[in-house]
Parts: sequence; C-alpha cells; structure tokens
Amino acid sequence: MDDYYSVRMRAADGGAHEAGGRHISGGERLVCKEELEAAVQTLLRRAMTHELGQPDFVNLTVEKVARADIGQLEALPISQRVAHSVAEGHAAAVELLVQAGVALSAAQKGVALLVQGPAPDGGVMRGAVVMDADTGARLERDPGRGVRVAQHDWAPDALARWKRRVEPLGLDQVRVAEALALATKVAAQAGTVAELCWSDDPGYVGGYVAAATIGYVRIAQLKEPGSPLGGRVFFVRGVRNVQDYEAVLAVPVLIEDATAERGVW
Ligand code: PML
Repeated sequence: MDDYYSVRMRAADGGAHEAGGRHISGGERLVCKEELEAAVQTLLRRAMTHELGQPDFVNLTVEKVARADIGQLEALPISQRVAHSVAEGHAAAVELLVQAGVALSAAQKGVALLVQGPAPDGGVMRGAVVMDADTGARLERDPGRGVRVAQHDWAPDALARWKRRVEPLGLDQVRVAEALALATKVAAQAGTVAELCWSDDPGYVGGYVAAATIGYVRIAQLKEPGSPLGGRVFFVRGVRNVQDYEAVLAVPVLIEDATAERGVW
C-alpha cells in the first residue's frame, strides 16, 4: 500500500510567526503521492488569493502518513434548510442543535459567540471552540487558537462519486466537500454532541449544524454579507481532557461516500 501525505496550510497577517497575527485562511488535505504537488499548489493559491487580503505568513507542512494508519468514515448525509434572514438562520441552528441533544441555553450561547467573534480580541479563532453541551462552558485551553481537526480528506473515488450525485443540487463545491469531510470526522468522535459552523469569509453567509443523529444540515444564511466573523463550535459531553479530544481529531481518516446506497443525499 502506498503512503499518503498530510498537507496543512495556515495563513495569517499582522505577525509573521506561527502564534501571532490575524487568521486569514487554512486548509487540510490527505493525499497520495501523485496528488501531493497539486494539493500543495492549491492550498498555497488559496492562501495567496483570499478575499481578506495577502498574508505575510503562510505555514505549509507536508507529512508522510502510513496508509495502514488511515481509518475510514462514511460521509454524513446532507440536507438543506431555507433561511430568508440571519434571524431565521440562527433560529434554525438553535432548533437543530437542540434536536441533536444540546441544551437550549448552550445552543444559544454558541450562536451568540460566533456572532460576537469567539477569539479574546473579538475576532475569529484559528481553530474551533469546544463547548460543554449542557452548561455552555468553554473548554478549549487557548481561546485564540481553539482546537483543530487534521489529517482528513475524501477518498479519491468517493469524492468524484459524491460530486456527481450532489451536482444537480448545486452542491459540488470544494467548500461544501471540505466542510462535510471535517464535520463527518467531528461527528464520529466520542464526546461530540453536535457542531455549529458558519464561514468567516465576508462573501459567504452560509453554514451548517452537523451531528451523527441529524446529519449535515446546511443553513442558507447565518450572517450578514461582508461580515468577517464566523467559526466553529464543537458541543461536547463527557470530554474530560480537551487535549485528548483534539488528539483523536488529528487521527488520519479518509471519507467514503456510501449515502447513495442508503437512499439519502
Ligand atoms: C456549506 O455551505 O455547506 C459549507 C459551509 C462551510 C463554512 C466554512 C467555510 O468557510 O469553509
């Protein structure tokens, strides 16, 4: 079996070192050797052409991963909720989070946190908030960094199949595929109750709520156009050690597409 390569990118400005600066963009790939060069190029292009501006710091790392160490997960089924306004989108998000098992007050707190900007300076974080699904307490050790999900991607054939299937719905977009892969990994992790996400790209107002119980539910509008605020909240239960939780989120997995056989998207 050929080895794979994990490719990670983080771009920032206002501080040319790993820890500092304003987060601009990031990306994760897990690819075979033949796809490595293209994956690096695509992530570098993303870093250098982001709508938030040119970074003065780009960290690109490439790491070999033994094929035998890579697990496999089935992509969550995908569905969509209409929202004609931000208020409607937030109401849908809270309703879905509660349906997935998050306490109402914690769900509302998660939404409010992404609205206000979850980092200590009121901006976006590099990773995700980890929130107690019952109390709404924030659990991540560094609220500027949060936790990151690493070493995941679509299995090459699975992505092509999934894209063909969702193309009639207009969902065959890199952004949706990447978000679905990440959400699938987070939802499968012991301790996760649900995830809330909306984009921090000013030009993209959509997001989703995802959980093993409800699948990946896209919500059309969760913020006003032009807003640079967004991010991810992982609602958890029974997670005693966030470092251990994050370590499992970095275990390599490839996402398979088996939803077609189950008759759902
Ligand atoms: C979707 O529309 O389903 C994808 C939302 C992803 C938001 C995060 C991002 O900007 O990538």
